[in-house]
Amino acid sequence: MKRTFSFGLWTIMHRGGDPFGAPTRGPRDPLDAISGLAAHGVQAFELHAEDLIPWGSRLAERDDLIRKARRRMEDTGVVCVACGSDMFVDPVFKDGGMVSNEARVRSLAIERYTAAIDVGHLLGAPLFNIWGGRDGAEVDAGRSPIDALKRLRDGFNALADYIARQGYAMRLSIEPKPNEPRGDLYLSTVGHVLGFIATLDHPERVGVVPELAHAALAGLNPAHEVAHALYAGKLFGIHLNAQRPLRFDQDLRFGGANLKDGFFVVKLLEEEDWPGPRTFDARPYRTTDEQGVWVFVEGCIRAYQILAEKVRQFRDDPEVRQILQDIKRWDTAEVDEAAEPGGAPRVFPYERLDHLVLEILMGTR
Ligand code: XUL
Ligand code: MN
Repeated sequence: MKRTFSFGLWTIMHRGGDPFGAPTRGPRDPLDAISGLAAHGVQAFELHAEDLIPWGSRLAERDDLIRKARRRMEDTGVVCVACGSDMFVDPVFKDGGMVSNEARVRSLAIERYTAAIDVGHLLGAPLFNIWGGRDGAEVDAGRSPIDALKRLRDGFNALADYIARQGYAMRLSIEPKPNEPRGDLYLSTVGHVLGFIATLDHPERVGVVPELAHAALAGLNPAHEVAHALYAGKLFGIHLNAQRPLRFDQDLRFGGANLKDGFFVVKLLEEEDWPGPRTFDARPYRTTDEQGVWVFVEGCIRAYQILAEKVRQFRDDPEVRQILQDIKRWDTAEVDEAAEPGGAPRVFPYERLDHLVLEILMGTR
């Protein structure tokens, strides 16, 4: 299967600013970002509509920017695999978009999302992905979480309706995150999102986009998060990156930490033949300059390719194969007498198996 690699445009346009420091890189034009991705072997991108079209642009300006982007996409062969909105930066949504206590702000949020859905459609995006970064709380006394969920339900129903009424060939997805920038976000993990989707009018139109760093922030195993989405038939996209535990949302380059977590996520995607784009949502370090951003891009892709190669090596390793075959045999009735009760206690070869993963990852085998 040919894999598609993709990057959030916002990742390569990111200027290195953080809550404590000013940007360290100059601005990057979104069209140049598309060309740069193509030049570095990337076939696809995701974007926030506002990465291309500043909010408040007039319709004629929007259409002109879309025309230019489409031309750049045709010239480079790069496609758009998902669109979203970065409305979370706008102060009007500081207490939430879809969950705001103000009906006026909730309407504005829907307006903003539908405008971004139009942009996604015009760019040929098959997915509209929502990370509702402000849909959370610090002060639970100010809003019942049940009301928040009902408002989210109404909001997602309205957006799914809009897409259907417009006749757009586009699915919706939700990207969970447990916290940051809000103290707590309501749609916090894949499990929460799967439960929530089941309450929608058309659950079949909505899926989930897990992000590795978000799972790590929740203290969860990213491969298990991805597995729940796959199991439910709801893995509509994925955001690959890295994250060390008990920290702020680091969005490290894929491969920049937690190699083993990365390995097991890649193993799952490859073994399940998941056909979707492998999207990287990470940020170049603040110490990286404009040119270094492409080193970051190449690093993410190469890390995935190396881990996919390690997955193949793991699958073909004779000792690993033997251990996995033995484990499979326990599942059959014939060998049951060897196990407890009555027989000798089962010997689990997991120490060796786990060590073999390390040997393979380290290249010492
Ligand atoms: C935030 C995050 C976002 C979404 C897109 O943590 O992951 O970049 O992926 O809005
Ligand atoms: Mn993300």
